[in-house]
Amino acid sequence: MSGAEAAVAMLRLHGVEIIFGLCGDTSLPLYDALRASSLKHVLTRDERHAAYMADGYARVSGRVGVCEGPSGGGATYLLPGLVEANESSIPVLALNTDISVTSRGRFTLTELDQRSLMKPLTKWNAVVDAPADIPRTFRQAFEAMTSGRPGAAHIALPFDVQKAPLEASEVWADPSLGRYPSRRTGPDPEMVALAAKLLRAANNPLFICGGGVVISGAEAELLELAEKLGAPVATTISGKGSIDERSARSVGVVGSNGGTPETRAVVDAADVIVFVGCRAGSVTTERWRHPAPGRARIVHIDVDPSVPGRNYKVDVPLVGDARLCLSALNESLEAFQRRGDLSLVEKEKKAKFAAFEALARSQDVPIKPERVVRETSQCLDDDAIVVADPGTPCPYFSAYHEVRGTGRRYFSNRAHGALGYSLAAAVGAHFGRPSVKTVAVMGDGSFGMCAGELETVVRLKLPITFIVISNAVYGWIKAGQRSGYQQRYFSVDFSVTDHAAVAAAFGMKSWRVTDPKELNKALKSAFGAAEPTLVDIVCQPLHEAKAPVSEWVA
Ligand SMILES: Cc1ncc(C[n+]2csc(CCOP(=O)(O)OP(=O)(O)O)c2C)c(N)n1
Repeated sequence: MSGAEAAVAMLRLHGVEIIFGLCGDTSLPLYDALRASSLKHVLTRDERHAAYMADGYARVSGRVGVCEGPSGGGATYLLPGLVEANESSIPVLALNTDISVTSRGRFTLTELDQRSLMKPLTKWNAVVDAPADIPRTFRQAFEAMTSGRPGAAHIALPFDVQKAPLEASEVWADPSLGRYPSRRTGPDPEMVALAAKLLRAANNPLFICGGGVVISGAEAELLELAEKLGAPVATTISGKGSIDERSARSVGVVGSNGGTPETRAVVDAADVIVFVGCRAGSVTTERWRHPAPGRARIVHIDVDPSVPGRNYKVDVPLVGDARLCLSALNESLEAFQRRGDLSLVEKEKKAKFAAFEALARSQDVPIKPERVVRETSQCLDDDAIVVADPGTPCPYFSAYHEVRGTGRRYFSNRAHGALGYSLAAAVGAHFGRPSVKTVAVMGDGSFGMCAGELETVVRLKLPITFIVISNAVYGWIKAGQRSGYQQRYFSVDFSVTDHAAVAAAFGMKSWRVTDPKELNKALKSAFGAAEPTLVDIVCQPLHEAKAPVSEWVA
């Protein structure tokens, strides 16, 4: 068996079924091995998008996402997707082929120190120097990606290592490491008892859930505990899907992006806050102001022991898998039942959506973002997946597109928020859950960073719908110049593109909508088509809109 064949076999043994990537000279042995295998290969037009596809696939499938690219530029282009996945606790394995071990240090074309490059961006990484190391390296990578806090891994496979033989009997794996979370760890019982005591004594507890609840599959345990405590449940953007947002218990998204003064009021009213699988970072907490430090007592549940206590003085840190921690609390509070008071949540949600509805019904031209969110939500089935890019899509859809059900049905790249993520992530999500409709919503800034990948979508006939919020401006930044720099606008405007015409040139069915009355029909047609579609919507620019972004509201 060759090194390349062993690498492909190790992927199959871990249950990998699909790999996203782009060919190169150093990848020829790998491609020969892939050709002979049952792995599905999705050829992309840019390695950046291959990594985003692997990320989107992993987010909705619960499996490791895998991407590949060649040496040199292939490695540097994979990098943005890898770091996003790693910081978002999503297991993505990137394989880069590399120049031969025997060619190192000789000014060989594409030579690059992949070990050093990928080290700070991944949870685990290696350059394989000898074929015999391949099986062990893959086993370690899968264990690292799926246990503890999930994350990304990188393996470099030199050309000569791919071609050299190794002992086939060494090629074995634990298939349970292909899904996450693997090897769950439970909390310290003493800490569970302390947390339960604090929660029993609370008057107005509140959950703030990050991505960790959905990653852990802890939605049922969360609801059981929230019901026992009579507590409302808020989420971060990544935490959407922790609770059905139609529920009276659901507060919606809190924080500076997608949160509103109404959701902030609920955070400020709590006397005990339980963070679950949430890093309590700058966006969720509006730069550590809501909750105000010292105002509420804090229970912090996280699988990563370095998270609780990083940003807030924590009364009880509960370290372990979210599902196991919440189960342990449910057991500890078995006979407990507080009625709780959800009237504040009801009042604030009503106010938030009343303000939204007034704008969402507007007949104004250019079309208001509120109208886009409302019509999109109404036209989609409950199980649809929505992927949102930064700019207009993320705050608007996070705040006002209610997730109807639990699990991963909505996501955005909240670690780095790089423009141009959603198109490729939606491709990955489609492969992860092909039975449901997947929609990507992007600004025109994002469109400019990913448009080449429309060819992949058309070639593979993927029935995904892309919505472009067209406003000919890097609106998010212009909004910052408006609110913080007395409207001293500088170098943020660009020219109008007919995105529907661009999509049509790729062979994609498309609509360009300028009249709000035509929006519903275009979206329905696009969502109903069994082929790739794009709806280009000429929108009110973000800096003129009433976006749910607290810095600008203030
Ligand atoms: C790769 C990358 N470069 C720069 C930024 C900084 N940035 C954040 S939002 C934004 C503007 C987004 O513009 P657009 O996609 O057109 O959406 P809009 O805000 O106009 O709705 C920029 C440039 C970024 N997030 N990612």
